[in-house]
Amino acid sequence: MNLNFEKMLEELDNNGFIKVENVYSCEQIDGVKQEYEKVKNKFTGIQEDAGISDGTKNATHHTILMCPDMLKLIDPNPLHKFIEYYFGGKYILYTMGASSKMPKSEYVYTQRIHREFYTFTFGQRLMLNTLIVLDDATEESGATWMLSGSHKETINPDKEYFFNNAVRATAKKGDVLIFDANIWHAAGVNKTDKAVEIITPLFTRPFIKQALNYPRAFGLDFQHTISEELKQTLGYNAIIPETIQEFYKPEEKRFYKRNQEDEHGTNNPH
Ligand SMILES: O=C(O)CCC(=O)C(=O)O
Ligand SMILES: [Fe+2]
Repeated sequence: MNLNFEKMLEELDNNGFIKVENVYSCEQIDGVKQEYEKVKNKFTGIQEDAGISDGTKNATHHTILMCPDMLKLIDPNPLHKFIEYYFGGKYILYTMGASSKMPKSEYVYTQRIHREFYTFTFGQRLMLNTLIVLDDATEESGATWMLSGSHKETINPDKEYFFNNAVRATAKKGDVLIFDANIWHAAGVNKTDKAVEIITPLFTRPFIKQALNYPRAFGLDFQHTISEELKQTLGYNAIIPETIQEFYKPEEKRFYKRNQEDEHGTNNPH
């Protein structure tokens, strides 16, 4: 993939979102979809047990814990270099789940007008969504609504304003929609008779708390079995110690590594 980072960043800063085409092959996406199909029921059971299944219908969170092929989408991450460029240094995974816009306009909560990150960051690059398109997203099949430029404004648009001014981010299977976590957006309604699915890896600077503690969830030993890139992405270089013994470590064994921050204080040089 030959990407012009400077141009991408400019568009991302201006509009709040960009599309990168053909990041994944159809074969890779098909494998991930098959794997996902097999775990959906497990999530439904957990959501029902928690008494929250109405709100979470057609969505699964931290799905990578049950789907090793899905995890491979970010190991290696074809967009790794751009994400580092965006953050001006290291980053970690905040969350990675999947959701389905089921046929015939069935509801999923991501259709609400929302920001991924409600804390307004005034253009500071703290959190980035890299939505992976698993099925072609057309206006008819529920392409995401994006309120272009709204990541730069302290607004809370009402429905009328949002749907009159937002644009549709149509995309093809294997594309990735990269967007600022402060942009107001909403999943579209799928009026076709075929499900349309997505995966949303969200990344942050390493000092931000993950939505689930991935290093503890996968287990501390897991880091010795995986690539350096995945180790970094899952947060193994930015673990919060739980005991004083875990806190006091020689440099190379530190739980929260020094290199997670730019020692020179020049992060985000753009
Ligand atoms: O499905 C979509 O088009 C958008 C999904 C979304 O906004 C989310 O997962 O937070
Ligand atoms: Fe969203």
